[in-house]
Amino acid sequence: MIQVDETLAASELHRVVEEVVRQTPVFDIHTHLYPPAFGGLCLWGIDELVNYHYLIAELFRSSSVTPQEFWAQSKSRQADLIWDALFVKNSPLSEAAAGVVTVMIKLGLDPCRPDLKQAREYFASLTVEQYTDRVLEIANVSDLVMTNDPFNPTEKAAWKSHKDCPERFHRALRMDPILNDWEVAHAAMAAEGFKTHLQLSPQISDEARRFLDHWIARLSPVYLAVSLPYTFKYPDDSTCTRLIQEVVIPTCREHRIPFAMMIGVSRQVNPALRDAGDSLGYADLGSVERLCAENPDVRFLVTVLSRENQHALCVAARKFSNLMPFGCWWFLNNPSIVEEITAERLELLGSTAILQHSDARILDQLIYKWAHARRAISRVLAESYSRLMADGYPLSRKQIERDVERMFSGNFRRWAGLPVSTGR
Ligand code: RAT
Ligand code: ZN
Repeated sequence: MIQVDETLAASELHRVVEEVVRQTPVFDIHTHLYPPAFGGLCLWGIDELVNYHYLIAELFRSSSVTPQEFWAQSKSRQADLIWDALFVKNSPLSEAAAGVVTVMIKLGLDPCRPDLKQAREYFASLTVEQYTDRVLEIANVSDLVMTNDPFNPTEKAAWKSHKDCPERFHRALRMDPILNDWEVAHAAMAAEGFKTHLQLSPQISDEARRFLDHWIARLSPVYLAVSLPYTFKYPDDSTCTRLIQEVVIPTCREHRIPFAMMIGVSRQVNPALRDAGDSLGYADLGSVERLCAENPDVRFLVTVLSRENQHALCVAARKFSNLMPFGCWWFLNNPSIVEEITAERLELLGSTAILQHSDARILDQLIYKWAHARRAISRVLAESYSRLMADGYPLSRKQIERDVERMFSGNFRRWAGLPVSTGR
């Protein structure tokens, strides 16, 4: 048995890194999950899992089903079409398809069946409450952050009926319409009784701040969040810049809440695909640097969708200690790219980034997203440590545990002002 602070032998390195990465609980800082009490918003089970929008996009490449035909079907029929095209008539090679296989195998289900009967029977025998505990345990996720959108009528209604939220489901106040579509945001706020107007003025900004204050009081969010297009520029003469300066930044400052920016989406390049119809573009990260420079007392969490923006994000974080890069987002969440980005972050930022988030929309996905992330991260971390060891550095298991705990949980807890866990 190895003592915690004993120097590791090179031959043990890979095994120990893999073990520490597997055993360290993760704080998943961006998901689209909800606790069971949120009813229909809480997605789980095989039909939801197979109907993931990443897989819907793949269906149209591997079958002659058209989007119009697909959307006309019931959810279970849609899942049957995807299962047949991607898992029966093709090998599940893509990351999203391989993820379903990982989930099924970890749950003891057979991923080679010609239909979803066995899986459906399995899920019919469970309650969502039991299953939530089971998934969080298998995925070794201690805490997660939801995406709470006060502009979504279903979600708004859920919070109005005072839904209880278990401690480990943290809230994030998502405010895309405020910065991306002020016309829509203002109409929604006005309908709630806030005195907003299409034309901005200091009074209107105060009302928008009052709206955010109201939701902050209701949700106690761990951050305010927005997804921004790849064309995002700051500062410029847009409504977005003005609202960042007059509404978002002062709110973050007053409540001491980080501002999370997810930059790089190109929305609805193919609207027939609905949620699967978004794409990406290369963004100007000078905008992030300017925001960090202007607001040294505000903490920024930033993830970028373009692979080509990753290096610039790391360099920006070297310049601004109020900038925390996080996750390998959406189209980047593939093992080869996760390995590349993780290596880049370790080399440029040491252990001061948040390596991954799951973006899970369906509870079950936590199982594969974290199993696959852990596999990629272990490989890259072991490689970095082995270079240190090759140079004669005396590495201990304790150091590896400390580093992984920071990148999986501690860095976010500190950023969000949450108590830092003492680990296991
Ligand atoms: O990864 C996804 O599922 C995307 O559709 C988006 O949800 C993205 O992560 C976002 O939060 O906007
Ligand atoms: Zn997301």
